[in-house]
Amino acid sequence: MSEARSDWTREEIAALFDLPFTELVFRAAEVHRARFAADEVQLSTLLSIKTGGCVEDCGYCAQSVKADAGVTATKLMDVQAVLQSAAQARDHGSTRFCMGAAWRNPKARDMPAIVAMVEGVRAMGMETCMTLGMLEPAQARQLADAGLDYYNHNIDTSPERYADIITTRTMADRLETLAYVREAGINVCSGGIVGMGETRADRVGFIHTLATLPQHPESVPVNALVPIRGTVLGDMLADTPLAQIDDIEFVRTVAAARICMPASMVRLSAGRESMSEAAQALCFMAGANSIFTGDRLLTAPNAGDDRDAAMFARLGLRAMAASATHAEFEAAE
Ligand code: SAM
Ligand code: DTB
Ligand code: SF4
Repeated sequence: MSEARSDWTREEIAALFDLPFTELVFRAAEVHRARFAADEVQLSTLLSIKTGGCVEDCGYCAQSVKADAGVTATKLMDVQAVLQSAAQARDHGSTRFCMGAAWRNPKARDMPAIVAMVEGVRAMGMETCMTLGMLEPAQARQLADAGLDYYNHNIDTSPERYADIITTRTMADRLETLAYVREAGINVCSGGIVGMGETRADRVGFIHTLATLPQHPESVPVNALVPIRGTVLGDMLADTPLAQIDDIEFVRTVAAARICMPASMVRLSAGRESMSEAAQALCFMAGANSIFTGDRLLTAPNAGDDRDAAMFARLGLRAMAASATHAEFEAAE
């Protein structure tokens, strides 16, 4: 079994991207099979617990105050409403409930409700994930004490490209929160977005940043940009279709993530709605083993349960049990 290494060089990762496509996918599939059942896919469901009005200026995001994407800002949802939504997701076979808030960081007054959401969802037997922006060490510990299983905090792109996408924080800020989450003993979920008009060298730099963390994130979401009108990047891509990433390069990115982070769950995240089943099948072949289910991501539409059930039947895929994902992590440690 290939070891989980943290000493990857950019040259090594670039060489993976440069492999003939079928060779790259074959190698990724081998790495995948060494640790996971290749027909099992973990299912997570997203809920936006606080939408819009975010003071950050992420160029891809409909929820930034800088965007004009028709998103209505809301307050933090009631705990009971969140728990109801989690129960629905569980009844649809989802094993992890991911709650996202359009915040730069959570405020002290928000924490009691956040803690109650984590405790409530956990009590239903689901794994919990939160994505709330930057954290202080004490907040990370508070979430850990509440029993939070995962914290999502994406690095989004390469260090070189970061300032072109977001100016209100730095990659270093992001890495700091990831370190606090790790220190608090919460599983780390961190990935990014491809298809933002970046170069292949940026995709290499993005994977390199994750794969050289002292410990790899347990979960690595690879999002394809959902181009949303009224966001800087959505408008840019709508106006220059040639800048859009093609499926083959997207699959290469998934394969490189799988090879570089062999024990991690690689999540085929946003962007599936506009991806063909054939392209998604190649992603699963290349080692993606997790998806977001349900008909909505945070603000953007998602493929939906019916379409996914049909795809799973067609491809012979099965939903991974929650305990299986935990067992994989324990075995990998
Ligand atoms: N505000 C928190 C933060 O940024 O950490 C949590 C929510 S934020 C919406 C979560 C992640 O969604 C971002 O880091 C980004 O990777 C992804 N995302 C947002 N808009 C997207 C889009 N249009 N297409 C693809 N991914 C997107
Ligand atoms: C992640 O990497 N992707 C999810 C989750 N983590 C929070 C969010 C995708 C958002 C897509 C755009 C939207 O729904 O607004
Ligand atoms: Fe705010 Fe997160 Fe959207 Fe950035 S990605 S604008 S931090 S909600």
